[in-house]
Amino acid sequence: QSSVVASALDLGGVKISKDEIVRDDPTNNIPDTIFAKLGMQLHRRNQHPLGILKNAIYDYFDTNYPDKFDKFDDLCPIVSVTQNFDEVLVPADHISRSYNDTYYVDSQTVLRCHTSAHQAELLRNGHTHFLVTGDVYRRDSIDSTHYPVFHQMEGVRVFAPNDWEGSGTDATSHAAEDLKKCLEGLARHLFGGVEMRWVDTYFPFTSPSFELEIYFQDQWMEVLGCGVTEQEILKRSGRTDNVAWAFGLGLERLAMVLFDIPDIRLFWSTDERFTSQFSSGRLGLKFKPFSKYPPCYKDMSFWISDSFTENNLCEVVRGIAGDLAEEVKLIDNFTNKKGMTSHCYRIAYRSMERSLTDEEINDLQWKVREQVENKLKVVLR
Ligand code: FA5
Ligand code: MG
Repeated sequence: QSSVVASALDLGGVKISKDEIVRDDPTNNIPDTIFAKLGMQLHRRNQHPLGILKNAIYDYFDTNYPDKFDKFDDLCPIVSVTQNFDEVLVPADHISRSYNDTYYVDSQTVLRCHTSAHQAELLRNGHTHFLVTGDVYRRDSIDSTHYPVFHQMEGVRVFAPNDWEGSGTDATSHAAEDLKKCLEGLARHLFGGVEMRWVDTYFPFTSPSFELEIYFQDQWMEVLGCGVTEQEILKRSGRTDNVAWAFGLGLERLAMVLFDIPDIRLFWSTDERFTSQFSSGRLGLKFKPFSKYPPCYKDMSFWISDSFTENNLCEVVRGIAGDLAEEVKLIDNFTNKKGMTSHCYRIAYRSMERSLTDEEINDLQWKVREQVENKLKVVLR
């Protein structure tokens, strides 16, 4: 099993070196911790839970669709703003485009925030049913099910008129029903029985749109988004007469359920007590946590500024504590008579691999306080 970081990334067929990415561009907001993860491709390691899961999903599609889905798992994560947003109809003012939510390489280039970034191009190239697996990047909150780098698998299936004609339903209902059947079948294939439910939602690129939630660790956890592809996307790829469905699976979330992995940070662990528990093709096993070390909680209160965001706070915390930060949670929030708003955040520090000393944690928290004050323009209380 290789842990070598690919030094060259395939950008639209052109190999580029990581050193060639201009990091001091003022429009670049990618911290070192994220940059270092480019090219790791956990989903291509057959012994890694994400690789095992990817292969199991491939098996499901290969078994159920004799006309096999085309598979891509090596497309470059550095994409244009056009690919990531415009081509999937994300409105110009949508929050997902902001520097607060997305990692920009420069003003026209991003680390893809979803595998949907590849939909339109593959449709244009004539693919009618395909799976795209890859690492995706988002500025996001910190807890056991959110990580700024994670993995998705996109699926798209295009239907021709004779697929739904004579079925007694219209094209959209036909696609929506087929989509739900496909994903429910996948869940059964992976999990046997689990408690799950469909939730209606919104995506710019599908209508109707749904999310699937699975009951895990005493709460409902969202594992995927999907829906019937907006006709405009098909039209632009020269398929006016077709309908299609699309989905985007959160691979970590599914793997957490499948292997009983309690925290998303573990996917990045190189500790043998984690890595040695998984082997290629083995779906049934449950992860046995090695002794759980105690968390340490530190609270921090401050008056926020207009520009304060939780994602910025989380990035500061991760920049200092890395994977020792287990959770950042808003526990108190009020506005005083003068209109000043105070937030109190509770940071949980915990290593998955060892006990932390008081001194170490105090040192981390001290640095966090310092940087929060200096970088986020808030006033500590
Ligand atoms: C999307 O990314 C859509 N592109 C999915 C889609 C594709 C919808 C095609 C319709 C058609 P969303 O932002 O909800 O949707 O993310 C999809 C899944 O990724 C989530 O359900 C969740 O399982 C996972 N996910 C999202 N954010 C994180 C995160 N920070 N850490 C880990 N997993 C995440
Ligand atoms: Mg979602």
